[in-house]
Amino acid sequence: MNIDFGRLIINDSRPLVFILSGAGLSAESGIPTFRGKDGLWKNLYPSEIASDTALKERPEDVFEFTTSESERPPPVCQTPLILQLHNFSSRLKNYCDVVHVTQNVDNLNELAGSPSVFHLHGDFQSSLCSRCKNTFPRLGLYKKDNVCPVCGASDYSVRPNVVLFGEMPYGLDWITSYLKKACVFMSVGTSGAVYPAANFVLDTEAAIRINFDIETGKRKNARFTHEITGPCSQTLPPVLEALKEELSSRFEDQKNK
Ligand code: BJW
Repeated sequence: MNIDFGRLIINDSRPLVFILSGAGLSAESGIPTFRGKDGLWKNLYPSEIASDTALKERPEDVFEFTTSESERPPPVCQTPLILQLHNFSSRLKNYCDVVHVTQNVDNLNELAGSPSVFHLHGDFQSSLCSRCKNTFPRLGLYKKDNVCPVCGASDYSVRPNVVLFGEMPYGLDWITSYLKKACVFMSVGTSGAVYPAANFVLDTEAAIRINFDIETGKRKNARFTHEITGPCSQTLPPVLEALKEELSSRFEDQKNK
């Protein structure tokens, strides 16, 4: 794949690649996206139900909704795409850091043996106590009477550790600094419909977007220097290869100076 890396500027002795992934990365493993035509939310107004206000006002509805999401069928396979990202990071490790932040709330990364992926919007494998704010492993289904193992709260206090609309995503205290340091930002399989993640692209000069179909209109973001269309099983491997070639040749040039 031929990519013009003209805007990829390396100012640092150890460059950083920042990858932001979304539901499209898990889609080919059988996990539905949120907003796609067969997506989980195709008939819903999620910001009305998956929100902090709904959790306060009608927790039973939010519990029913999130339980149906967390109980959806297991993925059809462990995704080789996640392994590709993991291998990419290992192959560059002598001269470059790779940070992968996912918006996904599934555990495909962990199943594929890539535990260092950071979950911006939390995950369904862990629980959060609304009262004491501690997080701990999830036991079974989310029910009204589950008891927090730290403070003993119940009555819908033990909830999935997923970030709802109106709540603060995780990691925002360090993410901006890493985005500014990154020589390239890569967005993989996300619609760009949710903030602040949709604005992460603003902080990095070179930015690649990989998506099944690049939406036109309000979700098209002129800040991307490359837009690559197609299922990520076909598009991600050649992009990673091209990026690896570029970074390794720049590393060699630097060494020979
Ligand atoms: C493929 C493919 C294949 C398919 N190959 N591609 C402006 C600034 C700041 C905030 C806001 C703002 N405007 C509004 C807000 C508030 C709000 C927001 O964004 N609202 C929108 C409705 C506009 N955001 C929040 O409330 C966030 N918190 C917050 O802002 O805190 C305050 C704050 C202020 C200022 C600065 C910083 C902070 C919290 C957002 C929480 C999102 N949580 C969810 C739900 C999890 C729980 C649950 O599951 O029930 O997280 S929403 C849902 O969407 C989930 C996802 O992580 C997230 C993103 O979805 P994603 O991954 O992009 O999926 P899809 O389905 O949308 O797209 C998939 C894409 O894949 C598609 O494009 C396909 O084409 C593609 N695809 N197959 C490649 N094979």
